[in-house]
Amino acid sequence: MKKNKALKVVIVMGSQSDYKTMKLAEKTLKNLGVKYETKIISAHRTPKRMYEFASSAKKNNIGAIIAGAGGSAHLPGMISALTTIPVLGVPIESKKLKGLDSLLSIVQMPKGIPVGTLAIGEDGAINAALLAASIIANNNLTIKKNLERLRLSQTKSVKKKPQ
Ligand code: RP5
Repeated sequence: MKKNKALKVVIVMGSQSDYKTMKLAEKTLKNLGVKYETKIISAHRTPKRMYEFASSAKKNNIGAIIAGAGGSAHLPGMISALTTIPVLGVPIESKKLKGLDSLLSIVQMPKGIPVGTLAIGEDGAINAALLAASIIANNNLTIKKNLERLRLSQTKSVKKKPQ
């Protein structure tokens, strides 16, 4: 890993069809000023691409990986098996089982290879980005301040009474 270079987040997803959910992770990182890249990588359709990405992640200045996948969603776990960079899994809301299949596939990692699992769908994509930004913020004061500002504006936006 190169020193003195801001760490970036990489968002990966198993399919183009996941992008409508995962673009919310992009939007959230962009609003926080976090550097990111987005890629389609499938554990089963492009296994070599997955291996090359995960095994070279550390030398490419990646501070956190967000992996969205649906159905039998093994992408986050497979990436985590190949790197010690934190991997955040987003269960995509699948057509057949509404994302319960994705959630259980991602969350039930056997001990030894961790994946931080977020909520199913759009909330999960947004929270994965917020969590990735928090990881980057450990060594980046600007991102830390941006996160604190976001929390404050969120708190201020909650009205005391319903209208
Ligand atoms: C998974 O299969 C992807 O993450 C996606 O959620 C799901 C369906 O993919 P498509 O058939 O829409 O390409 O690998």
